[in-house]
Amino acid sequence: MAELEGLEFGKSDFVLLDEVTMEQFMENLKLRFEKGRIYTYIGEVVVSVNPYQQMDIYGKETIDAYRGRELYENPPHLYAVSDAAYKAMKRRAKDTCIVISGESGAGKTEASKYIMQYIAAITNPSQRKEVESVKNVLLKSNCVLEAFGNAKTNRNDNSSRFGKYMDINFNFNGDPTGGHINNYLLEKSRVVHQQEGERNFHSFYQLLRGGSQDMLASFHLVNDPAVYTYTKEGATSNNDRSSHKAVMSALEVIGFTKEEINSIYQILASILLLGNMQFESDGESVQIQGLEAVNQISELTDTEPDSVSKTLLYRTVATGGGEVIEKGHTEQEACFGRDAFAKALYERLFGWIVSRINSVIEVKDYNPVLHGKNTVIGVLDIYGFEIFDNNSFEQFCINYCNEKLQQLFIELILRQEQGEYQREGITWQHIDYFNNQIIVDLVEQSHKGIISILDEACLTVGKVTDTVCLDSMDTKLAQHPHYTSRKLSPADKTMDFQKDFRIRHYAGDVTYSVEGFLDKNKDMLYQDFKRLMYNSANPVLKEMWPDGHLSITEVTKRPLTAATLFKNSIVALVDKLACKEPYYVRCIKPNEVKSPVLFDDARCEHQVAYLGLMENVMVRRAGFAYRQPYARFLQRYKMTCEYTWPNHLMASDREAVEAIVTQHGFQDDVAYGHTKLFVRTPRSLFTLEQERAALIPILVLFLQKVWRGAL
Ligand code: AOV
Ligand code: MG
Repeated sequence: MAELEGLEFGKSDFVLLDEVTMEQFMENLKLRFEKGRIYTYIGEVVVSVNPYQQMDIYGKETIDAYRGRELYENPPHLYAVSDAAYKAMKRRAKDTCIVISGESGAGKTEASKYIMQYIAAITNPSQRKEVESVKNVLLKSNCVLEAFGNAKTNRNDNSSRFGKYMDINFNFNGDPTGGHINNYLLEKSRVVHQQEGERNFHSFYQLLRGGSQDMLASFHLVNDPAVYTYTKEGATSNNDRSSHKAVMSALEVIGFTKEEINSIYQILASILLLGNMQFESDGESVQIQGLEAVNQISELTDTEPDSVSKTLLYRTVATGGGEVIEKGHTEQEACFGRDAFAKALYERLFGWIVSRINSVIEVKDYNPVLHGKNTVIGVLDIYGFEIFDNNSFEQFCINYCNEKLQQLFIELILRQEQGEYQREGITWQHIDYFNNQIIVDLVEQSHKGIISILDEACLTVGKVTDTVCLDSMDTKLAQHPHYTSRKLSPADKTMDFQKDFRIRHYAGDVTYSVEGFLDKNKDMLYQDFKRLMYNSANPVLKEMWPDGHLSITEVTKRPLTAATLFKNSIVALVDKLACKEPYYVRCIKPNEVKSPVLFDDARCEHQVAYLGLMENVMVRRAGFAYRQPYARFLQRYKMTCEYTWPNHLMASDREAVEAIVTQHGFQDDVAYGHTKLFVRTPRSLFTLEQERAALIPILVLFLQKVWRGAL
């Protein structure tokens, strides 16, 4: 068994603090960070501080030390919760999930990868081929999804721009048999525009920097991102080239065919070429500048050049009388159409990649009678709460999603506690939380919430502008304590009168610019583009655009808006998580400058506060901080009591535990549940731990003597 940490590293569980004050909490967190101890528990919750440096704590030896062990047997680690989730799944046939939360750059994605690696490492000891291949695909999918779904932002060089929830399925042996990935709202606006200092998705730079000369030539590309409108803002990074290789090989391992891989990159190339396309107007009609790009795009997408240019310049509309006519774009409409097309191409490509991976890893030939219960562990890694200089519709969605997850944390942590006390027949004491339901309602409530107001504006016929929509929000939300705008607080000069509104989120105030909200929410793409792609001779492209077969008169007039679709998907996600046994990793970002040594007290304290970690500790302590099944408790502490060492003669483990408790005089500090001992204050366990620690060397000495034959 690995050595438990000494006290010089601080308390390994915040529940053990002498007093639950913010001061003590922060002191402990900082001390541990400075000593390279990035993980600390609150009961079974792991608090993780991003180390911003490679740590030597993820190797095979560490994995071995945690495999099959209980949480308290080793220093805190992601591996311990992963093992706990795995054990619950395997031993008790429970569906479990690991929810990783924290703001942008706090370390969620890295944590999710270590968790997956751990699960892969501890399963399939007999190395069965089918299982190995499932594991391999699960691990390799990360590399592909990161290339296409992550980008450099001003908060994180490898920021997830989509949400990911991955279910891993297990058979009765506890070996992975398959999985399923759900992806949530990719930030596709990034394809055509990035904020200063940010980049487009990694995939574009990887192709341009890492693609072979032949490949680039056949795609009509040059290996310089500065040449392309969509990538010219972001500099390349050193690892774009090597990442390209890794992604190509991952795609092959997963099982993408050569044709499919080629199609993926053809689509990327088409997007880059589209981005450079310009339009000119002679006052009457609009033309494309330079037809070469049209030919190249038609070649890359296996479509007719005439259809490509026509689609970029005209749209079919159904008149009131059921007639179908072609209407020429204005220059502005042509640009809008081009960008909408580029974004949609990328979004559908991403969705298709995910579903293609799913088709490889889905559980096949599953027979519950033969194979027993199929259980899952879900791992959630979603974009974290973020505040930029300019916050738009995407930040609004991302931050709403984080509100929902915080709400789930509150509910489950309370529910879990309550449930546990109830099951074990022990009374529960209530602790107050800041309940962020009020903010969730502000966003999602029907009729009154921001999404409803946005949708209403989008569905109103005629010219409703972003500003009109803001007026409507101001009217309906004037009384809401978490909403304000310049019009509602005229004295606040930090907001723009015409555009800005502010939400007081659980994690801080965010000012959003309403500009572009309506367009992004409508998410309109002329049907002609869909038809163009549906008619592609490339089967991969065609598959991505099944709705392209509809003619303009068949298209539903009122599709769900982007915000409503997102809301529905997040509500479904939360439902999915809520019915599983949850394990939590709460990530903290120690500073804004990616430093491995800087612990920014104010920033960290802010995160501890809004994540509700103090309340978490209080709940854990107000009830019973520690609980252990009788057998486990006995196993660990039996050496400290003469009646239980080396074996007890009592009728049950519970009675033996009572003997230990009584001998140490803390019978008033415990409650006996049906299957577990509950200990109220950590001090009692502390005494036991100390005594045990003092006895171990004596015991070791004794055993050594026995081995040497001295006794
Ligand atoms: P995030 O997932 O929480 O942000 P990441 O997991 O991408 O954040 O972490 C950001 C960066 O911090 C990584 O690229 C690493 O450089 C570093 N890092 C994080 N965890 C570790 C670790 N355990 N060991 C070493 N370095 C680490 V976002 O996706 O932006 O919300 O949306
Ligand atoms: Mg991430």
